[in-house]
Amino acid sequence: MSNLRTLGEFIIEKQHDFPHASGDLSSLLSSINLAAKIVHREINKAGLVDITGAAGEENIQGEAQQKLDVLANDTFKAALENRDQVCGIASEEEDDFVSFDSELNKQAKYVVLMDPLDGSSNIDVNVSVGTIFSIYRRLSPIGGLTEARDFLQPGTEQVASGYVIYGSSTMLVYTTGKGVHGFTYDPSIGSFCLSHEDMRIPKQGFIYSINEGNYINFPAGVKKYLKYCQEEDEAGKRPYTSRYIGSLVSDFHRNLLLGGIFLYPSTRAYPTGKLRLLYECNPIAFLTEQAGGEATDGEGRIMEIKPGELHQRVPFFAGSTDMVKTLHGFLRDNPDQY
Ligand code: AHM
Ligand code: MG
Repeated sequence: MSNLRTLGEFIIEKQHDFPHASGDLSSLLSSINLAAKIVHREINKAGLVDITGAAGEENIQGEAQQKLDVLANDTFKAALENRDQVCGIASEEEDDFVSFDSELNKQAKYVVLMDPLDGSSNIDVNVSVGTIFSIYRRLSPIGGLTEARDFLQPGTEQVASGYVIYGSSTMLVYTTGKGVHGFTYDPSIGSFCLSHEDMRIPKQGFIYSINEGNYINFPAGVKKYLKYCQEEDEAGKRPYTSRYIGSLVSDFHRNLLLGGIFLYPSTRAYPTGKLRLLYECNPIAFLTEQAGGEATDGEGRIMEIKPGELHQRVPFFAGSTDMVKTLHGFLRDNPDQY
């Protein structure tokens, strides 16, 4: 207890990491802090009040929106708009980017891309879900509305990224490019408290996470890598353990703590992969690299991909450096698709 620090205190303490920082980023992060608490509260009521299940609409990607998808999207959007540090957002739940048009918002320098409730199909069965966010400086002139180019920046330009995991406890994990820090929500005092300072992913892990039901439709290199994960080796390090929740934030969070690799390759159903570059892969890739791991699409660094459109999907492999390197070898030696 002697070193108890809340997220708010920690953010202010770290503000000096950024020369000429005006406090805008700190204020932006505190609006995410607030929205996360509200979504935490609502998710914890799931099952008690009528907030689970489908909302009756589809998003632009043809996926049925859950009521909590809509609620989380509205909550984060409102929290970000109200603080005046954000000039626009893009979201998995919005067809196009949204410009905030008040005079104060137009003066703001940041845009936020987010998946407000990732893995939401898991909510009805009480499995952990998450919020993922990614923050950039705008490229369009201050004072006007946001433009597509503000959102279509490569991941290397991220100013900050993070996620909230609504799990057995709720945690917020973020990076501003100076390491990865995790905060656990204490509902009794209503604050996220520093619980995991400077998180590092082990260089070599023993967990692989993939939807193996799609096995026959995986690229040849991924199939070979999976067999490698399942084989015994002389040192007794393999077979690895298979763990897959089907909720990116939860699967990634476990692998970050324990060491492992997360894989969502291209499949016949999703020829360019399922996960979205801008608000799922890039923010997780930034965290992975800041924790000492690697994130790739099988050919190169995720964060160096030049985005073409808002809801673009990419194959995604992220985790412990040695595991990602081994996977790369298999992909290189087995270039066939299916
Ligand atoms: P969503 O954004 O519609 O919730 O989809 C993303 C989720 C990820 O959390 C998870 O990694 C993946 O979809 C699971 O997909 P699958 O069910 O194909 O294994
Ligand atoms: Mg998602």
